Amino acid sequence: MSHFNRRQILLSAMSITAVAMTSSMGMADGLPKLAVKKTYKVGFAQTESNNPWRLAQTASMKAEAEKLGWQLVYTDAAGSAAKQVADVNSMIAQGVDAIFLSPREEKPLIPAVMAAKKAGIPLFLIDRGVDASLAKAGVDYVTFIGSDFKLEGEQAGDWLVKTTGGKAVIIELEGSTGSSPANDRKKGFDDVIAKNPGMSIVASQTGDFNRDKGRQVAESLLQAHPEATVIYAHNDEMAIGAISAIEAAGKVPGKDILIVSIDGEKDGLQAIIDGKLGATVECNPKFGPAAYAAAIAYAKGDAIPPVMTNKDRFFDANNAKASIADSY
Ligand code: GZL
Repeated sequence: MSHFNRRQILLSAMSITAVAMTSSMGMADGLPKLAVKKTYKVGFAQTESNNPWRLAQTASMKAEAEKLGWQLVYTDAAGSAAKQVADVNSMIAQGVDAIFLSPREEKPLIPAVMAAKKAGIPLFLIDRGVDASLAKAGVDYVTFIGSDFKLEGEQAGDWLVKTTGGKAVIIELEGSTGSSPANDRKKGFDDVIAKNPGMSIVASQTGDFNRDKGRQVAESLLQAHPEATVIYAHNDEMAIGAISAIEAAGKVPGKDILIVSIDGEKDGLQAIIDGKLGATVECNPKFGPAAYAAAIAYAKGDAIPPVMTNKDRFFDANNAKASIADSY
């Protein structure tokens, strides 16, 4: 065999080894791997703690880590996407085995997803997603575990069509600007309304998933649109804020103005029982078990789907009372 051929074979053997090595270390363009271990040190980068849903999510992540005997590095970005990126970078520096991230907004958290990949640390998106044109499940992060927000918006819209007979003047209270739940709950709901000529959305503004901001925005939009007959809130917290605004305007929630929302938190179910909130689409915040089970399966080499959708229920006057005991 010529010297040239021998050299060629040696070079190609070396390059195959190099690729195998880098991908097994999760470097270069391979998804980072997770070794099988008895326990892990993992990071959970929470976006903020401004309402019961987020507190319930954090409690679930902490309780499950405790149950498994895992070390949890927990951070709270207090509503700042920039701080959340810094929080993920600090977890990388601490050498966690895996990262669980609830990205506050779809675009600003891309650098955090890419930094984890570059560092060879597998990242799992939980609760909220990132811009699919900038980062891909199975390529840049392992998977997305959460609810189907577009379906939630559609279910809220369908309930409203049925309940109003297709006639409504709607004020929409949006979630945090740029977040995947706000984007997709709006898309799902607005698409249903667009198919009903007797229904219109006269105003749509963010209340940042927050009760008091929801109240303030509802107050000003009700003044601007006294003809409104419905409020659609992207979460129960803003719906409860809207109930206060409706009552402050001397109107009766559930009678003069119908309200529909999403989450299924305890105060939301109570508002349904009280006849003030019409219905709420469940968005389960208890991520601990599913999140850590996905990491364990990934470590074992199981095929992990790009999206793992939580099962959610629908709450109205028929089942709110029976469901409130185990809500948050
Ligand atoms: C949805 C979650 C949303 C909740 C809000 O998965 O991101 O954020 O619906 C929470 O209550 O603030």
